Amino acid sequence: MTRAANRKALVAASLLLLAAAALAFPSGAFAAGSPVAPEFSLTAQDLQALTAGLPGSIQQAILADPRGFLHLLAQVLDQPQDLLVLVDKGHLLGAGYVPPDLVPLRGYRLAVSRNDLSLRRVIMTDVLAMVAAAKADGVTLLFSSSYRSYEYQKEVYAREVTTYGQEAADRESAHPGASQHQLGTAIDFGSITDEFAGTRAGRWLAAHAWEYGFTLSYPKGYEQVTGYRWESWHYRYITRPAARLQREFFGDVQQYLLEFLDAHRTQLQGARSP
Ligand code: DAL
Ligand code: ZN
Repeated sequence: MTRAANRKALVAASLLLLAAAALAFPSGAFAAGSPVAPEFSLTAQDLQALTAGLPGSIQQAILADPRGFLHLLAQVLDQPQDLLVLVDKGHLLGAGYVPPDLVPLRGYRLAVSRNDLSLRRVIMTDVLAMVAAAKADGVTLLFSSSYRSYEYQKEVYAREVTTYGQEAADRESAHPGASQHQLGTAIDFGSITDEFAGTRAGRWLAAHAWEYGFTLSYPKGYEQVTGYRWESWHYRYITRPAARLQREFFGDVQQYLLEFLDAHRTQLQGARSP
C-alpha cells in the first residue's frame, strides 16, 4: 500500500469508530476514556459495564442518554440511603430492625382503616403532599396498612399460609424480615384486593404517586423479577428523584432500580466528581 492509501485507510477506520461511538451514545459527543457527565468520573465504557446486568431495553435507555441518567443518579445518591435499601426475598432486614422515627398516623388528618398505623416521620411531608393533591382531584386515599414489625409480619405470613397454603402465601406475603413494610415507608391503600386498581384512588396513585416519591413495588407481569404477584395497592416511598429515575431509566420497575443501587452504590459513590 502506498503512504497515501495507508493514510486514507487510517482516516476511514477512525471515521468508522467515531460513527460507532455516535451511534452508541447519540446524546453527547465525547472522546473515549473521558467522563460522560460532570457528576462522575465514569467513562462510556464504565457505564456500559455498570449497566451490563440490566435487561437490554433498560441498558439501551441509559446508554442513549448517559448525561441525563448520571445527572439524576447523582441526585438519588444524595438521598438518605435507608430510604433506598433493597428488601426482598434475598435481602432481609434483621429481626431487631425498627425504623428510627416512626410516628402514629393518628396524629394526622388521614383516612385510615385502623387506628394503630404508623410511618417514618421523614416521609410524612411527601405523604401529606400526595394526600392533599389527591384530595384536590376529588380522590380520598385510604391508608390500610403501613409499618409492620418483624414480629407482626410473622403473624401476617403465618395467617396467609393457614388461609391459602404456603405456595399462594409466598406469592403475596413476605417472610418476616423480607417485607418492605418493616421499613416504615411502604403503604397498602384501599381494599388490598385486585379491584383496587380500577378504583379512582387506584388509578390516581398509578398516575401520580411517583410525583411524591412513591412507586408500585410489585407491578403486573414482573413476578419473576420481584418475587411477588401484582399488588396494585402496595406503594413504597423511595424519594422523588429516585421515583423519577425509576420511571425514566428503569422501565418503571422499582426492583431493577433498587437492585442496581444495591450492587453499585459503593463504586458509584467512589466515582463522584469532587
Ligand atoms: N405483600 C408484601 C409482599 C409484603 O408482605 O410485604
Ligand atoms: Zn403491602
